[in-house]
Amino acid sequence: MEQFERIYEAILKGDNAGAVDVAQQAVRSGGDPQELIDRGMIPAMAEVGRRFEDEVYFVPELLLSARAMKAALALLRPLLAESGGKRAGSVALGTVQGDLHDIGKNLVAAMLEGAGFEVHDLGADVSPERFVNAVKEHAVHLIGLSALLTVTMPAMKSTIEALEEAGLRDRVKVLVGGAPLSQEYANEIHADGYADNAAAAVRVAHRLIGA
Ligand code: B1M
Repeated sequence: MEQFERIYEAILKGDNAGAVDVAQQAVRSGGDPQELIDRGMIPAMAEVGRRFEDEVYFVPELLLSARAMKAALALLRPLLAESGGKRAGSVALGTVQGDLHDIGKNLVAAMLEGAGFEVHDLGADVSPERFVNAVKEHAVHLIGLSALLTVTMPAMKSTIEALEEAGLRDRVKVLVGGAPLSQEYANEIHADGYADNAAAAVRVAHRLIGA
């Protein structure tokens, strides 16, 4: 079985040790981390989501798969970051208030780091005030907002409004992403850009800040 099939199976089963083992082997053998993520890990999480919708999996299975995904991603993240060159710009990134999903956001952070951006990862469940403070403290060029729940999408709008109220909206570009989003929604809340995956996030970030 190829490495990406093995990591797919391990994440699907929530087998933390198995997923870490495949990721370690990939790191040692100089395998392509991006291929492992794109062909093994992301499809596994998509299947986990399908099983959750079909009520084959429940929250405990979701948690175990997410734990395996995060552990493997933590090992691969330095390899993704290694490809970076000079600083392309400074980004503050977080999952919006009320939303605990951080795997996609972590992947976006790793890809941005890999492309040479300085990334201030604010974590998950980040309030509009914390995004505002990050702009003040770190002189960032770009704010990245992630949301995975339809009920937390409005927190993106609140964050953009908080930037406006703080008089900071002209100083930063806002990039939004996450599975339930669309370009239409990004336009509606006056975000500057939308990306539907981590590689696209890097392209849009470059375009938005002219790097
Ligand atoms: Co939850 N969850 N979850 N979950 N979960 C989803 C999102 C869901 C679609 C599952 C389903 O029903 N099929 C559903 C949302 C339905 C909806 O709102 N439309 C759902 C639900 C309902 C819930 C709970 C409410 C369940 C409950 O408690 N009853 C609960 C909410 C908790 C909360 O946040 N307050 C919940 C909890 C959880 C866990 C904690 C158990 C766990 C998260 C663990 C973690 O992240 N640390 C979890 C998981 C794992 C999932 C699924 C299965 C997988 C998400 C994931 O990691 N995908 C998910 C189903 C699914 O997505 N198919 C689901 C892999 C990741 C690489 O993809 O995050 O889409 P993604 O990121 C992509 C792109 O979206 C994009 O690039 C990434 C890489 O290509 N992207 C950006 C993301 N952010 C970006 C930002 C950008 C640009 C691109 O710019 C800044």
